[in-house]
Amino acid sequence: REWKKIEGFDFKEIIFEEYHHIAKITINRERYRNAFTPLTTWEMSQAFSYCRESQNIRVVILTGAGDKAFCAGGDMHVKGRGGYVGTDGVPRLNVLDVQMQIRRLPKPVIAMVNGYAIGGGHVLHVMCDLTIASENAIFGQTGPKVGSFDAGFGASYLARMVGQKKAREIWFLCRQYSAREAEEMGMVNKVVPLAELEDTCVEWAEIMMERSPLALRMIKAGLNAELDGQAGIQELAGDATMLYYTMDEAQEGGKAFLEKRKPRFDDYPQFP
Ligand code: 2NE
Repeated sequence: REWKKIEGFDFKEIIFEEYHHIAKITINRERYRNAFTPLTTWEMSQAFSYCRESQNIRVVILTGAGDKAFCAGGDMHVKGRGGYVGTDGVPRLNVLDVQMQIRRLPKPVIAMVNGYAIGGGHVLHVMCDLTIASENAIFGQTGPKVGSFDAGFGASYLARMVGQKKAREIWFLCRQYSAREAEEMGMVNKVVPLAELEDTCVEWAEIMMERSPLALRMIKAGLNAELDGQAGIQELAGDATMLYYTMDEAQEGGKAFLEKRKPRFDDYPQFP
């Protein structure tokens, strides 16, 4: 399979590629088990923005370079006071923005977990719509061991997947779990040999691309809305507005305003 580099970016810490309407974002810091710096997450943010805007991209795969790690969380070398410190000296937790982008992306995102998904890297896989893991993948949290935690999606959304007791175990004990254990807990959709990992992700992406994109978008928004409170309703409501704008009834309102007349909303059907 020939992945083609997506042009227009000068990324240093991620690889951004496309194949048959599938975007692949690869965290490219193999030397550090794909731990992220503020630059990595900034680049990821730009890539996810592109995936949102692009008419060409239908599904996104998120993964890590090499065969040892998906992502080992924040880079401890640059963890300062207040966040991870980039070359501008400003501490940031901008991985939280990436989490939200994955959550709000109106297209499916698959975590292709090819090794360690640890700490903030574990949260990234949790955020993805689907997780497909290789047999060598290892899942876990380290926060309370290394002076960190993610009590946001990384805890509450995790608990929705694995249950409260398991989520507390994962966070309080900071143990590591095999791909099979993660599958049994309900946070992994499928476990495959490493050699079959990418093929399986692409195969799942291709199946999803045969489905109605709008139906998938609405399902994702609905599943989010149940958990995300007003922000979730805003997402679902935004999709409803988008659909309304495609209808003659909504067009009539705008036209009537511009033509300085009363709108004729009665001309349009009202379903029971
Ligand atoms: C991931 C893990 C379990 C892998 O272990 P192993 O034995 O396969 O590799 P090793 O030797 O530990 O790591 C290889 C190299 O990668 C670096 C290591 O320091 C090592 O470098 P050298 O000794 O060869 O120089 N490396 C690995 N992870 C790194 C990291 N996160 N930052 C910087 N360098 C890293 C094992 O490496 C591990 O446990 N890593 C640490 C995982 C961790 O604690 N991550 C941060 C959690 S906090 C977080 O991510 C977070 C949050 O909680 C809330 C908000 C945002 C972020």
